[in-house]
Amino acid sequence: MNSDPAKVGRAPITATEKLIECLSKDGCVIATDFTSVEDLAQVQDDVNPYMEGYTEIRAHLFPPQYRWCGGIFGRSETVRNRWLAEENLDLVRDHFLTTTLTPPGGYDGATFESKPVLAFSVTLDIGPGAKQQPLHRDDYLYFHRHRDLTKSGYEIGTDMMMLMFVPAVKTTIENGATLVVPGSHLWDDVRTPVDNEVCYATMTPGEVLLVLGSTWHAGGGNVTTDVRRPQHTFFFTRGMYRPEENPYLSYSPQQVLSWSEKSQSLAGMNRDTLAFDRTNYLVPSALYAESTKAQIPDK
Ligand SMILES: O=C(O)CCC(=O)C(=O)O
Ligand SMILES: [Fe+2]
Repeated sequence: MNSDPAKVGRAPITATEKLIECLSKDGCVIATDFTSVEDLAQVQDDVNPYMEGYTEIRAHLFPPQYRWCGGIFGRSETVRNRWLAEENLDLVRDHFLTTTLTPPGGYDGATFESKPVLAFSVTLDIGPGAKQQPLHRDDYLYFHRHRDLTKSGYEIGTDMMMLMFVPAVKTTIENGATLVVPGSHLWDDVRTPVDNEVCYATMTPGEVLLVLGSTWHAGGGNVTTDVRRPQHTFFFTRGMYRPEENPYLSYSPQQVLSWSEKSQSLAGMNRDTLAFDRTNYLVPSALYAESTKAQIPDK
């Protein structure tokens, strides 16, 4: 594996053109000067009371060395009003994920626009002894397919996800720095990474790693005996990847729990395949059954 951090491009958060250029070329980039030590400490304070470890109900999700906290967008004002309000990031995200359509007939030539939405926000803390995640593309979650773009070059419109990783500590090869495969966003669905194509995106606190949904990556293994690797993680998708009617606000937990499994499934409330509709990794029917404990208080 490639331990040369220079393999992953870097540019200041204000250099949006450069960030867009690197993402188009490599499918990943590290933006520097994204946040301060104070804001990192604040977010850590905000999520710490809610960090969870291994429980049987989530045993299939993570190895026992992981700790996590879902819904951090709701738990941290600093996440909402500073990190995700960062206008340079809006520009970068909008460049890759905004969708427009001018439907023929009936709409007076109006163009409709769908902006990216936050699909998941979670702190992932990799503890000593944890194994590396398998390398993967996050957009397979949406069954997204990929054409070979290695000869033609990147095409805007081909990605439907962008990921943002904000390390809370210095990340190293030893403590579980995220692995990325620069250029792999251009690959078709046949090619898979080999060792010398994989790089460690080691970062210092204050930086953020941006990764397109089609780029191969993984959480690293942690071979230390005593250093944890907390990292705040945000996944964005194109805005239309969600139901038209919001089922979670349309039906009460009591209603949903009284339904047949088939009805719950049709409304997307108990499908445990892959990772949809989850709150802190539980599907709504499981969450409702677990009841009040998992509610995310606004802060
Ligand atoms: O924690 C990391 O470094 C990567 C996590 C990741 O890729 C994922 O959960 O999909
Ligand atoms: Fe991932």
